[in-house]
Amino acid sequence: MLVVYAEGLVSWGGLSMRMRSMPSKTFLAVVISFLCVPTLELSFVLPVHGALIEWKVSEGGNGHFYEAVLAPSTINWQTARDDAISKGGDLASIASSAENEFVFSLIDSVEYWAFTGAHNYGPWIGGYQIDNTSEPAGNWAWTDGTPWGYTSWAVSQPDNFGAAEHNAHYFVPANARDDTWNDWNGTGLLIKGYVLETLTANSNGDFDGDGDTDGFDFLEWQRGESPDPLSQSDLNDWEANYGAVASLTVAAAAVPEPATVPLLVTALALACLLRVPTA
Ligand SMILES: [Ca+2]
Ligand SMILES: [Ca+2]
Ligand SMILES: [Ca+2]
Ligand SMILES: [Ca+2]
Repeated sequence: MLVVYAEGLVSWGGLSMRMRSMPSKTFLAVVISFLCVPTLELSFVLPVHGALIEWKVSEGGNGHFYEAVLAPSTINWQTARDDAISKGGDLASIASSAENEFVFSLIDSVEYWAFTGAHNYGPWIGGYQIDNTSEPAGNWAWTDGTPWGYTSWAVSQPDNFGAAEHNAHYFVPANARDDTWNDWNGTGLLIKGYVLETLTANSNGDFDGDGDTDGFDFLEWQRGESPDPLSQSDLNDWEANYGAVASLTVAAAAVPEPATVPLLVTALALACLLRVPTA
């Protein structure tokens, strides 16, 4: 039976370790590696999120970061926007053909699209109508405040079909993928995701984008998958936002589900490792 006490004392099957007083990082690393084995296996069956990718100034970009976000099933426009804001950004705004091309490159993959037999429906972006007094093409705006100017509407769009289409998404009126848009009602029918745009790299330590900051995110950092690969600043972000150690001790005392035990121990061990004073 696993018991996790405050102050980092771990007891498992009679073996007790006071993590803060362990003599070397090496020994801890061995323990962590052992404990990580089931965790690593689990990581391969979790949903895969798109990575946060910088449109680099050196490559003609604006230095913003973008993520192609895939919903578990379908997602409506408002939920997509709320999710984007919760991640510190907004729905992507497209200010130029170059930005459109870059954003499209992130979603040019079959999993982001839904083909109906005539039309191919891609992810939401931040285009919406402030009001509907000038349909179908008037009074459009970007949620993040970028001035409305450049557009890439598909042929015959926007059409305000059914007098109910006021939100923008990638769309092709054929069995193909392209960087063209449609106005669509915001209900989310057929829409499988959205594109996030943010001014800065994710700094909350949630490197795998699953909504929490845990041991999986440390493994992302270790694999060089954080925004600034293997940087001390990203590691600091992870540690500062980890914040789950205290609640983990409560969760463990309340008898965790068997599948959570390796993760709890791994997370605690990782947190302790990062706090071992250097010689
Ligand atoms: Ca933009
Ligand atoms: Ca409309
Ligand atoms: Ca339309
Ligand atoms: Ca995470």
